[in-house]
Amino acid sequence: MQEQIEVMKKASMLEIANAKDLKQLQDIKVQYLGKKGKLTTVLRGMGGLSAEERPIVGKLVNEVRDRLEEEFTKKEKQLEKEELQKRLETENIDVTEPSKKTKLGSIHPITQVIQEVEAIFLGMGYQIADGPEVEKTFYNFDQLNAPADHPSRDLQDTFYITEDIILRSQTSPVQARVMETQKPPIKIICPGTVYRSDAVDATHSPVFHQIEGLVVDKNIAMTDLKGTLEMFAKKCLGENTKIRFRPHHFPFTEPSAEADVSCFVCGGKGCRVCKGEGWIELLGCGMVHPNVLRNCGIDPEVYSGFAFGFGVERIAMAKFGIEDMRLLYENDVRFLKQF
Ligand code: 2U9
Repeated sequence: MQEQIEVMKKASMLEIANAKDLKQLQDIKVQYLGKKGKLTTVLRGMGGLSAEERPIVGKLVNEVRDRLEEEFTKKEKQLEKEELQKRLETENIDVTEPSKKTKLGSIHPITQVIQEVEAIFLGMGYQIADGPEVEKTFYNFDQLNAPADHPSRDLQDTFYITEDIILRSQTSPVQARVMETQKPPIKIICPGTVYRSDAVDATHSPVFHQIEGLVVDKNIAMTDLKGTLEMFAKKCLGENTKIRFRPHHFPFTEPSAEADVSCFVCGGKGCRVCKGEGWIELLGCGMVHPNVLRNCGIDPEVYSGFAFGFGVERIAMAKFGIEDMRLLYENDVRFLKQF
């Protein structure tokens, strides 16, 4: 038996020495030292040996196993080194090859307009305020002087969640909340998403964006409103932009007006963007209604204010020459990367 073990040892050492790769070496290891391997089988057969022979053979098997394990480890390291060397020699990396270009996104036209308007008003000393999109009818309508029978309160026009909770139809409730909690002077703009129950077409979307502004202080007059909006129009649309005001009606302002700007494409001559008018409707505005000031805890005998509001999509469409509003929401990168 001892002789048989010695023969096995020699044969396995030869096989280890001749192993070509790690896979072959692993197979040899299993063949000798595995659960059903040759050396293990010898160990199992030791039951048939005499009491004198058993410790001698046992010792020999252990020695052979230790030696083989040592050889396997040595060979494994050698083969690993060789395989790494082979890979280093054959796998070349061409560091001069141009890499794949990462596609850079661009800022969405709506966000661009919001950021630009924010920068202009921050430069005029305004702060940016925001508030909830799921809003109480109290802040969206009642505080803003929109009576119970005002058409904007209709189920046809506003998304109701419950009888007194809605998706805000304007960002004005943000201003109402600020007035309720802060003392004048107040100088804020409120950009944000608003919701109206409109069907989708080239100029309407049930989800759109507004920027509204509010100034409340002592001695604020219509001239402040006109001067501020003229300055804004010039900074936003170009120094040659003219602005004109037409009387209008809003429940939250009195007097109220709509403001048009001279077309920034044709300069007022008439073109496709201004539809031959020479003027483009820009925003709504007015002096804050005394009822609104009073509702929000500000004394209209002491303070006055002006407010304005416009749709961001309308400005983005005019500024970038986009003719269909739906393009702004489709997130088609071929469209978006143009701006
Ligand atoms: C308070 C008081 C007054 C905000 C204003 C407008 C005029 C206006 C519309 C234009 C197009 C919104 O996107 S649009 O539909 N907005 O014309 N908004 S004055 O007046 C306020 C707001 C808050 C407390």
